[in-house]
Amino acid sequence: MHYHPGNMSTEELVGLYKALLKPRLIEEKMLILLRQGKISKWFSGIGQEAIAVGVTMALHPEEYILPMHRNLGVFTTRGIPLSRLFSQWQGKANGFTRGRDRSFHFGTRDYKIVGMISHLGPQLGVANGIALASLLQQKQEVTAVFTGEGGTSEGDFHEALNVASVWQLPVLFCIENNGYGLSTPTDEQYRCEDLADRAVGYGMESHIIDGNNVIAVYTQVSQLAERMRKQPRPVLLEFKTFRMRGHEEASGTKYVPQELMDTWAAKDPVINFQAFLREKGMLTESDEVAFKAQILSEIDTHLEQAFQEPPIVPAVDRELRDVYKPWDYEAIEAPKASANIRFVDAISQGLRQSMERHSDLVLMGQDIAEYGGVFKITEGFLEQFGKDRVRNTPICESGIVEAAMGLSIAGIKSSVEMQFADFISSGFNPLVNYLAKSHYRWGQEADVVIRMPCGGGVGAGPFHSQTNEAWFTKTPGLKVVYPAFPYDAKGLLATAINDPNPVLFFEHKGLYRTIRQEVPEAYYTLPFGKAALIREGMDVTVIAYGAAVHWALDILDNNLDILADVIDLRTLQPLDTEAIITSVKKTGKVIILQEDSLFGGIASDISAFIMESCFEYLDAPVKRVASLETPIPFASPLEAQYLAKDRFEEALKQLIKY
Ligand SMILES: Cc1ncc(C[n+]2csc(CCOP(=O)(O)OP(=O)(O)O)c2C)c(N)n1
Repeated sequence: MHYHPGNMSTEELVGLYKALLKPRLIEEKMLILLRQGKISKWFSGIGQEAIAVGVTMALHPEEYILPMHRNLGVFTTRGIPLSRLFSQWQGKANGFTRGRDRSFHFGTRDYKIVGMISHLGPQLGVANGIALASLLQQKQEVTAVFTGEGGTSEGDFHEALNVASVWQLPVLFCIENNGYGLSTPTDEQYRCEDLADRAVGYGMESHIIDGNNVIAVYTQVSQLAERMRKQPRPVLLEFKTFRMRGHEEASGTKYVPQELMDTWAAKDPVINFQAFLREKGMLTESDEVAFKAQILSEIDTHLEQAFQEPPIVPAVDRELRDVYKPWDYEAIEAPKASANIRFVDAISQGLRQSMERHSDLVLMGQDIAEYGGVFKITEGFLEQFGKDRVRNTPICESGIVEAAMGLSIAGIKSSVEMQFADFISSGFNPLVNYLAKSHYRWGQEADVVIRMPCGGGVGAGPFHSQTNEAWFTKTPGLKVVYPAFPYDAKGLLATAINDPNPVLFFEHKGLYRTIRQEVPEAYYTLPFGKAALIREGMDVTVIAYGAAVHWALDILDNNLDILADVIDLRTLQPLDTEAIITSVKKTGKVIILQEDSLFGGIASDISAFIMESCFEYLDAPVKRVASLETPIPFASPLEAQYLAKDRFEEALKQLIKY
């Protein structure tokens, strides 16, 4: 192996060596502990350390790094106390996730490290968000993110590279090409010669670097990072290396030809660099012994601390409390002056006022800038707030949801407009796995509002009419808001943006231009978890949200002679269970109207909740009315038959007669 240290001093070179040695010695110790059953699963980075260590040494300490499962060297080079790493791996409280997640699945803002989620690819898009924040905050910082060559086959990789290139974000995309993805060799993973070639297609610079040569990694990344700080742009790096142990320790390497192992063993990054330093007279045998002894003693002391630490004592309250970031809701009332405006105008006004109030709030979405969004909600925003804050995006929902997560890590609020709520399925993974779980896992909030134009009755067929809130009310960590009136929509949107947790804000398209109301012109907020009792009556409780509230009111107004409590839920997560109980105790009969198809919808949960909490007050079984168990169809007669609205009146009459 050829080393070209240029004008690096002996001190720097020895520093690099010590940094390289540390993860190797920790790993060797971990392998022993693993065999003794003292730690759980282990993903080895032996043979690949030069990449993690070299890249980390080349970056400034305040620059974010997003490592993967073989990058112990990132954590050690950033100087994380080993006892905390060991506690993390043992699932103890002194780790970074309080036992909630394992191995390298954690981040720490103190050390500017954002660890992976198991799904690999989402890291790449999150790095974009962090890099975007550094541009917006004029910080001249580079963000480095890692992936294996296997992970480059995921859509997230392609979306992230495209977004980074279109937005010229200073991200170092580091591919560690170690020959195998679990057991899959590279020729079953991709067909191009080198993965670095992918960069051309994204209009991006790329380099191939010998990943086993720590000097090559360190010097090339240092130079690139320096240039990227001055002239922000993404760069793709392919580090050629090899995975010397099994995918994880238990799985072995039987499928790897011995000669490959031998070839790469000869290129060991630690042994070769050590030999180089010895040859140059920069490292004596006694230095070597002393360094090792020092690191091993540090390992032993910290391991002892971790072993001494008692196991986590579970507490339900603490687990539940940490799902969401606590925050103080500020009730802001608006002066009386109001105007009669449409639902769509209320949302637009609310969003505009939030942009004025939060000077760094960033909006992202397809066609939201010059075009004003397909529903014209952001019309004129570009002129008022500028292109940095009102961002058209390529068509890549995952990549943008991930970027929003990255912005939040860097302390910037954002709101993403789904062009149609249906398309969130293309951004589902980062939403339910990254944003929803991040606060619970390592205390990192996802300060993101995703606006969801949804709903049927508009003749738009199966992919532009769904109301898919049930996909998210199921997922701890997300909040779900679903207003039915302009006044509520405006105030709840303001709160959604103030709330540091990830909020899905459903906007029924059918209400946009049909529902009007007097709405205060000034900024105001409305609390989450408070339903509205919009009609009062003794006969029955009607529970609904979104367009279904208007369906229920239409039918009740149809000379039915039924006096109903009508509860508009307004937010589904949190749910106002108190309002439900109070009304059920009063009327004794409940009907829940839901626009979504029945099975697995929130009506079922509300029904179960009522049965469990106030069964003795019921005079009839709780009735659920929902749409058919089919996708939502296009042709009006089919759509009308599908939707719950036309079945509500009959069900209501039956319930009253019970
Ligand atoms: C979305 C997803 N699919 C599959 C897996 C299972 N899995 C975990 S790591 C891995 C191989 C990853 O290969 P590569 O990206 O090359 O990284 P390496 O492990 O070689 O460092 C697989 C298939 C996963 N974690 N996530």
